[in-house]
Amino acid sequence: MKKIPLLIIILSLQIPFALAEDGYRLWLRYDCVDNNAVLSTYRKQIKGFKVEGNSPTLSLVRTELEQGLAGLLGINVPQSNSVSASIVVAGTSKSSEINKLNLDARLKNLGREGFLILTTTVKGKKLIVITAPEEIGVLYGTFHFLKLLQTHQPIENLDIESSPRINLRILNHWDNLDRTVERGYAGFSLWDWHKLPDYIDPRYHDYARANASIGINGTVVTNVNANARVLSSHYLEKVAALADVFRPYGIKIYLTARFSAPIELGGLKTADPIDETVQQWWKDKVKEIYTHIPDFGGFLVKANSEGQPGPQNYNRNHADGANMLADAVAPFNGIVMWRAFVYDDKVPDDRAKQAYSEFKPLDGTFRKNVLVQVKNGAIDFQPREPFHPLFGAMPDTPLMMEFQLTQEYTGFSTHLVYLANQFKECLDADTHAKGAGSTVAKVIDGSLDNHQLSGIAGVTNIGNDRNWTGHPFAQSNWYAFGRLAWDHQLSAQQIADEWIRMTFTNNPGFINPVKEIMDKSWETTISYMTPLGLHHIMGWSHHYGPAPWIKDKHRADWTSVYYHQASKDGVGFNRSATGSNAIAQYAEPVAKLFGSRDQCPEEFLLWFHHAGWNEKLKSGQTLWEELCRHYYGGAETVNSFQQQWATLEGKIDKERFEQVKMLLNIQYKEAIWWRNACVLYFQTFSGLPIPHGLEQPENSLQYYLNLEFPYAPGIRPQW
Ligand code: GCW
Repeated sequence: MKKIPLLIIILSLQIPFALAEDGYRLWLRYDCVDNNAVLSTYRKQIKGFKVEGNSPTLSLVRTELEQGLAGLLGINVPQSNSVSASIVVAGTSKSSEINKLNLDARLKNLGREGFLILTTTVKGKKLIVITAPEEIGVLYGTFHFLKLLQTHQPIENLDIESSPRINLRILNHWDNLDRTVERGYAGFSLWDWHKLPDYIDPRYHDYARANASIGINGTVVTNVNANARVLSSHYLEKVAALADVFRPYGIKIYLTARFSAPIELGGLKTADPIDETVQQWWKDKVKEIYTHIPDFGGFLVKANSEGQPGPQNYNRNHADGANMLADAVAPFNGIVMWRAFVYDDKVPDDRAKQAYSEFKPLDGTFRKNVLVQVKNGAIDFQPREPFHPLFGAMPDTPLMMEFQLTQEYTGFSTHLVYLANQFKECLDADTHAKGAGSTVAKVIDGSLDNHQLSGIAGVTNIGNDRNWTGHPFAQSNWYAFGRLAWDHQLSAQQIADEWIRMTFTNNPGFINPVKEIMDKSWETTISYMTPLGLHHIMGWSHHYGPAPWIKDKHRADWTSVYYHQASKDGVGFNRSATGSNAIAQYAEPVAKLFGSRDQCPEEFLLWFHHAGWNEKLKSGQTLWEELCRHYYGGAETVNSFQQQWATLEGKIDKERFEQVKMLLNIQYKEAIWWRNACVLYFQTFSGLPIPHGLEQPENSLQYYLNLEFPYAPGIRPQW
């Protein structure tokens, strides 16, 4: 017998551990079910699988089932040639086996992307059928089925119908062509433009697969602060190569369109949307795009905001700009997502009011293939914002939601912040646009105003870090976004539960405490950063850390003092009728609630009101005391997360356990930093002592003021 050197044996034994849990597999780990009772029932119920068809999408279904079942069941689960007992059959009703089941009546209500998973009996044989009107639904159904196994659900009598409530479920990448990512905290861009189109990084497939597993069906691969060059022929070939990878996963590609591209790329003298040569330039450009990418989705545009060019440069309005592009893509069934994130320091009005003031009058003037994409709140992805007043205010225009998954304002990829609670608070908010129950979710899923076109976007937190998102828990925000885009009625807790099970373990000893941490995490971050409705008091430009003292910049609306308005008499932005009257942009019941100093929910108090330091809040404590209580309480809760996490050692892999532990340590340090800096700063106005029993900050205010972070991530070097 040939002798195998000991070192090789040791190395080969080590390999699985060395590669163990670097987070790359996300929630699609497919490790063998580690509960013997569950495993043995699954093994009895699934003896094989059969995928009907060989198209690119059905081939993905086959691979997914093959790998998923083998992994989860820990045995080879064979493909069957015929339909025998206890197998999983997947395909559309075009397949003869599924056609025989006469499911047409059920399938026809599922829509283009829905699916049906059913336990049925054919000639005495019990089968599990995964089927859908279209192939993409079969893929979605396959992921759903595998999720049942990953989360140890019973599968003996399945009857699951599912269809997305929102049509366009899109990631927005703020990725630049030089691979930097604006507000990206997970490395560089995934898109290796230099090597495309000939080199296809296997990660492109893994990215598309992960998205398909949660129903995301579109991706805007370039930054809204756009570079016209991506529309050049040279780059379009590269974009087409990505589109080819994404297609079988049901994912359409979209690009950001720089409004001045006709000048920069086309050599025209103007980009005026009313100019015929400009219109023609876009038509030709769009035609060229569609020759490269026949199912190109369309454009996302940031115009006349933060220095970006737009129709207003030519005294035209946003509808003129959007409609010109919409006309160019319409013959190809493309769409335009036109952002409502506009504000201007030259406009002498509260920044929170400006988007509504500009867009509301344009309601009904956009082409049918335009969606107006609105951030969840009126300022800018703050830790907490009241819902944007445009929701419910433009019934004749499909409004698309824009959430931010990347943690620009919630601790980058260093803080554990589960954002599903933030998304839910906004989606569930009642606009009262058509009476009680007119939730934001109903506005954006099109049901409130009967729009066929509906969409939701997430500014993604993905980069080329090995684990995709930097913080292992930041993966949950990508996951939760996809799940809520599919079904906004799911609860944040339900989503956390399934995510933890798939990403870590089904051990309740781990799930329960971690679910609790996740559930508290968003509120906790608000407490140590921007409690009681404070907002935009982060570090200048990079937005890292606290800097409520920012003032005297070239734009007032880029300073912190603009937003908190602290003075000797109190703190907060008066947006009530006696102030900027921003509340008047909401439907009456909402305006009344937010506009009343006494009724305004305290989490939005300083968003809408300027309140005195000694005013009493609901707890009976003064505003100053409550503010301190939040800052100190928030930091202490992070400390409790650290302690809870420490008890979980050994329940999951060492790699991710240690990673999260170190990140929680940083989060705690930064929470204390936020607490100290803010309390000391606001104290210079309140003149009041830090309440009894709370420790004094270890450093002076000056110490915090002097901190500088020229290399904080997420900004472009030239800034
Ligand atoms: O949140 C702010 C960011 C900018 C971003 C802008 C936007 C892409 O600080 O970096 O630019 O919003 O949403 O357009």
